[in-house]
Order: sequence, then structure tokens, then C-alpha cells
Amino acid sequence: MSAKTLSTSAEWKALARHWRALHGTTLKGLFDADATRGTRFVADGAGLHLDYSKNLATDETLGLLQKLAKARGVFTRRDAMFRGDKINETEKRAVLHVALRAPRSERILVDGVDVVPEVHAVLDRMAAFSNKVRSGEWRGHSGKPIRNVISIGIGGSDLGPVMAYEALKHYSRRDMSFRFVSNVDPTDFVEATRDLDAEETLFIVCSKTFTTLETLTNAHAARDWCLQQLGGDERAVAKHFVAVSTNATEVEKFGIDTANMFGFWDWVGGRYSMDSAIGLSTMLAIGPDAFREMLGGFHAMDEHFRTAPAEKNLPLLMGLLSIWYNNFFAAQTVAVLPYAQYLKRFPAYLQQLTMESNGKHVTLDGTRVDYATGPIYWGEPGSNGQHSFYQLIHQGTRLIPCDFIGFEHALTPLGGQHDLLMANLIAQTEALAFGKMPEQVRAEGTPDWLVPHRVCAGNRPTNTILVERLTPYSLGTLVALYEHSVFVQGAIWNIDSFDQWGVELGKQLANKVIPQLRDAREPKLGHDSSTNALIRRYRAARKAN
Ligand code: G6Q
Repeated sequence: MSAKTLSTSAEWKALARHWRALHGTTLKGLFDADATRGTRFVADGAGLHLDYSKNLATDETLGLLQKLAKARGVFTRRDAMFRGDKINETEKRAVLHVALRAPRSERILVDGVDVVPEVHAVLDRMAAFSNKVRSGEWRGHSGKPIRNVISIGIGGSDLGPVMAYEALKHYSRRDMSFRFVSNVDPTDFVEATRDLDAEETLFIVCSKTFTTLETLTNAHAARDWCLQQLGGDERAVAKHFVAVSTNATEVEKFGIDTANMFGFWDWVGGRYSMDSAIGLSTMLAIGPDAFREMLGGFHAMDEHFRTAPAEKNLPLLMGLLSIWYNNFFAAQTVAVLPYAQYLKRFPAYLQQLTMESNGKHVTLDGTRVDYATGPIYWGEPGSNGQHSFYQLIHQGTRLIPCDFIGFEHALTPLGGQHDLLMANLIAQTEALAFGKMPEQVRAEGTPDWLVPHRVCAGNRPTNTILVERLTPYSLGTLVALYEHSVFVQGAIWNIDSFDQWGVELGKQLANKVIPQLRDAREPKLGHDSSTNALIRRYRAARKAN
């Protein structure tokens, strides 16, 4: 299937015609015409409730989008992923994050080998290790129990663990501290360790390849910091460092005993790895049982995606609606607005998941696409965002579809504050859909000259996802919902959602510039005039220091 066959396909053209025919249709009109819309355009799966009624879509729209999904082979591709086929074609790899949360009883074959027992063997080792650390049985070099855990990693080896730790803080060990170091900016490491005692600190070095500049640099800084405080005895490393990686050779080279290494596999993409051993910090924080509950949530959404009928399939619906806005309304972004302070890092996590997966410009066969692919995801927790960028969503000139995420029960009730939070969520979706019309503004006694400024046109589409409570399980369902929605979009665009060649380029580039900044002798610079000048300026400042 090439790029051409998408934009020239009958299904795509039918959607384009339908989009033109819908011109002038408003959400108000759609709701006025159908009193059941708010209870009909909903779907439930794995404990999540999705209200997609406030979208600029009719039954016909949804029917046409479903036809597109069928014609583009979304279900065939989904089944191929679950089966372990090598659907990451440019890296010739299977895409099996779903195996990370498969129950022990399942069988998933990669190159003829059932990977489920391996997954559970690692989970069991992680659990045994976590129990030892959490109970105080695991001692540091000087005999003290571990009180601080620092996870070092970047990108896919960091964003998931950070997000999950923040999201599940309520369930975490409050007498231990958990920190994350990712940036090669030394500030990150220095600030994370400045008040800690190395005797009580455990480092988890998370890197799939174990060759990433930032992570290895920070890991070496951690090693030096530790040895300096612990009297320089190399044997301390074994007590204060564990590794999560697929690369045993490099782990050994670094000096970490492979007995203290937790593995994963090349069929787990970095941004799909928070439920692998990369989540060791999450397990240490919330305990093995809660971690398994989280895996249960992921698996429940996997099963929903795999088996629920198309018209009630949450990831499919969300993926298709995203295509609808991205490709027909030319919306460039999607805002994700969790009304939960614990989910403050969820939008950042989703940015990698969505944009690294679907930020691609060629189809699987290398043809340049002639349609827009991955939209820009962004967001902040509500209600904070309401006092900053929501203005543009309400009254700006761009169409920004939004996902509102809310919880029916608070984890940290404080008087009636949760009601206020949820009232804001619900009111925002209403205001975005129906706005404030000139006659309403006038009726409030607004002078004529001010009326246009106060009008909110409405017609701003939103999804609302309601969840009973933020738990390890529900977090798993939410993450898997977006993983599979990304999958649906990638399958329709016929791109490889599982490679990241742009990231690889970034990994190589700096290596050339590093010696040019550091060399004592003036280097011969062969870059463009801007890059050359920036390097010279930095060198001059470095020399003057
Ligand atoms: C994720 C990307 C990327 C990766 C980091 C860290 O899908 O590939 O974000 O996770 O570059 O890579 P390592 O885990 O190999 O250090």
C-alpha cells in the first residue's frame, strides 16, 4: 500500500466530500437535532469511559472513518503486531510491548520462541530485587539500607518511569526518595544528588543500548560521586548500581555485574518500555504487586483493542477522530489536559509516544507522503491550563481538538475540592463546544463595541475520558489507550510508528562537535558559517574562563 493509495482511495475521497458537506454544521446543531447524542456517542473499555459526543462528527462520519480503517488494514496490522510479526519494517523487528503485560498463560512467539516465560522471569527477578531493597535486606557498601533511588536514563528510558512515579506517588514508599536524572546538563545530576548520602543511594542505569551519551556520562558521574563518598573501593559499585539494558557486554564494560542487570528485548521500543524492566524504579516505589496491577491495566486495554467491536473500540475511535481533524480539518495539534495533578508529566510522556512514533514523512515503502502525519501533542494539567493557554483554544484562530481526562474519585480529598476540579473539566468541554453567542453576551448588558471580543464561537471539539480512580491499573489502561491510538493512526498513514531515525541522527551529531569544543589546538572547522562561528565563540569563552 503506497502513500498514493491513501489520498486517492475511495474511502479518503468519501471523507473529503463528507467534510465539505458538513461545512457549517455546529456542535450546537448536532446536539439540538439529537437529544440522545450525549449518551449515544460514548464507549467503555477496560474501565475507561470515553465521551466523544462533543466532536464535529456524525454517524456518517464515524461510518466513513470505520470504512477507512478497514480498507487500510488496521485490524490485520493489529493482529500482526499481537502475533509477533516484524511490523517494525525498517528495523526488522517485532513490536511486542503487548507481550510485556501478557499473563503467564499466554504464548507469543518471536522467531519460533515463546517470549512470555522470559518476560515473567525478568518480572520475578525485579520483584525479588525490589522486595530486598524495600525491606532493607539489600544493604549498601557500608551496610546501610537503601533510602534513595536514582534512575538514570533519557527519552524512552526516562519519560515513562518519571511519569509513572509522579502518577502513582500516592501508592509509593514515602520513606524513600525517588529521583530521575536524564539531561547531560550537569545541573540535573548535581541537583538530584546534592543532599543525598551515597551510602543509602542506589542508581539504576537504564539504557536499552547502553551507549547513549547522556546516560553513560551521568552514570560515570554517579560512579565517581559514589566512589568518592565511599572511600574509593570499587566493590561498592556492585551494591549501589544496577542496570536495565539489552546490552550485557556494555553493562559489563561499565563495571556493573550482569547479575545485577535486568534485561529486555529488541522488540520493545524505548517509548513503549515503561512496563518492562525500564520500570524498575516504578516497582521499587509502588512494590511488585502494584506494578503487576499496572500491567493488568495495560493488558485489559490490549484485550479491549484486540477484541472489542470497531464501533465501541476506544483506541480505534480516538485514533480515527485524530485522523479526522489532522487530515480533513488540517488541525496541527492535539491538547491533552489531565485534570489530575498526579498526571503532570503525562503530556510530556505522550509527546514522545505520539510524536516519535508518528512524526514520519515516508510510508513503509519509502514513498513521500502527500498528507499530514503525526499531529503535535501538548498539554498541561487542568485547571492550571485554564488560566494560561486555554484562551487560544476558546477564541484563537486555530482548531485544537482536546482530550480531557478526569477521575470520579479523588485520591487526596480535601473538603469538596475535587468537585471544583471536575466542575471545571465538565464546564470547559461545554464552553468549548457551545461557546457564548453574541445574543448571550448582549443580554448581559455588554456594550456593542465589546461584544465581538467577548464572543466565544464554540464548535471546539473535545473527547472526555472519565476514569473511576487513578490507580496503577487505570494508569496502565490510559497509557495503553494512547499506545494503540498511535498505532491506529500510523497504520492508516502506512508509516513505521516504531522506528526513530531522526533520534539516531541526533545521537551521532554531537559526537563530531565535542572534540571541536575541547581540543587545545584550534580545530579545522568545516561546518557552515553559523555553526563555525558558534563553535569559535564557545571556545573563546571556554578559554577565558
Ligand atoms: C525511544 C527512543 C529514544 C531512546 C533514548 C534512550 O523510543 O528510541 O528516546 O529511548 O534515546 O536510548 P537508550 O535506552 O538506548 O539509552
